[in-house]
Amino acid sequence: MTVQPIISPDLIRQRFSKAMSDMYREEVPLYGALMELVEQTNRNVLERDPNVARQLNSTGEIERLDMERHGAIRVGTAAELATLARLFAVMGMQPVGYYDLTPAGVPVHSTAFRAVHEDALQVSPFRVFTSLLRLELIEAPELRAFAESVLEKRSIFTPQALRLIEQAESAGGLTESEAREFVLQALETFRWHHSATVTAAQYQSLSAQHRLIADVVAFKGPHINHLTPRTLDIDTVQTQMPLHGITPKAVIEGPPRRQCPILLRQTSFKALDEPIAFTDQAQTRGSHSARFGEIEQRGAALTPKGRALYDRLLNAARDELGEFPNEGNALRYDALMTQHFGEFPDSLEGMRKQELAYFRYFVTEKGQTAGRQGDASVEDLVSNGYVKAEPLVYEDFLPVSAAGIFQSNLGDAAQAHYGEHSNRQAFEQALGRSTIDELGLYAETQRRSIEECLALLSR
Ligand code: OOG
Ligand code: NI
Repeated sequence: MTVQPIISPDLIRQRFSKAMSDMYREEVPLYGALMELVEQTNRNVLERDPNVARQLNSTGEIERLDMERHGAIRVGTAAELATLARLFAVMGMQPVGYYDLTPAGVPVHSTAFRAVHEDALQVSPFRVFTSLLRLELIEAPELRAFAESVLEKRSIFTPQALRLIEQAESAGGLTESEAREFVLQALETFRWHHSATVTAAQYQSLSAQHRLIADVVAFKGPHINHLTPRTLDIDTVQTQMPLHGITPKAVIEGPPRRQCPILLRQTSFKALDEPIAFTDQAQTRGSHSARFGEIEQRGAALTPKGRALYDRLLNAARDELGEFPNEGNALRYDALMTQHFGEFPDSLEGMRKQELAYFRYFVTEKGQTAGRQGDASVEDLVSNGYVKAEPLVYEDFLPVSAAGIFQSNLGDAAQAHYGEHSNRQAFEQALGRSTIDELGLYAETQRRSIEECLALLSR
């Protein structure tokens, strides 16, 4: 008997991301329209701006741009979250970061499953923002018990997917044919279902408590609720969306437009109501809206110092605005953001010198020709042009932005106030492991790149 070799989890993730995109494009045609708009915009930026093209070429990001996307799902129980963590692990995805959305009135806490090493991210940067419903925040005890009993009964994974997860765990990975089957089986967990698992009246009472609760509890599984391509110019996409019959949310979340993009800027559009059959209805008569579209522009990952500055300026602008950004105050919000962020250095060297962002260091052609430079430090090598620094792309999410995205899709009626505090410990207990600190990952990538440069050029 010949033993089949184990294939790389990164390749499984790359294939899964593509399969997910194909499925979503078929289910939500507007996603296809958005992808085309983003592709066209990216092509224009690369033609018009040789600097952006040069930078993306030298970091290798150009190769992952077209396949770059993130999705989002919401689950209802600890067991579901823990099994998802195992499913994502088969694809080399680990839980990075902890996001508490309750201060924004959304009864969930979340993490992002993604690859953690720069080489793995290069093969596929696919990420999934994954939220766990906090059932303990449902006030009415009968409704909470009802929600729990409904969730208890469902199984969001196919038996074959569960078997392949176990196989991957015991054999240390999957073979080619197992991986192919795994992608098909795993996809089923994220598929949309046109029928609910509750009656129309039960759906109404869940929804009256919070629309998000109905979205998680009333269905067979955690349907993917959006898939987000990465654009190089979010402002252009935002203004072009209406020309393609897509209405974007009022403001772009995240930092304002800058010469040197930082962190993450995001905008989304509301999905249409979709027909749903409840268990007491023979035909589809009800409706539910959950699925939406989103685009994002990614910039430099910030150090703790840079992030503290970002948070301070964002809070200052929002405090001065005095209310949630909305259609009526969007222009004022943009102006306040630009004004406050004037304080954030907008050049790569400025951000590097002040240690506001993480960078990746590369030996230049000049450095390769010059060869070893004795005990030169990285700074010496940079100033001689033997080494260059490129910003490290932000791979994660932002809690205030995520709250804005949730809100714009749930409607204002979904604002709630929760007294409960953030509970990372409970989240990690449900997950069955701790979440990884994203800042540590960026610092490691930066450190590795410096070491590689020094190994080539020093002594
Ligand atoms: C997730 C919303 C957050 C993002 O990109 O910040 C999000 C959800 O609606 O489930 O997708
Ligand atoms: Ni998103």
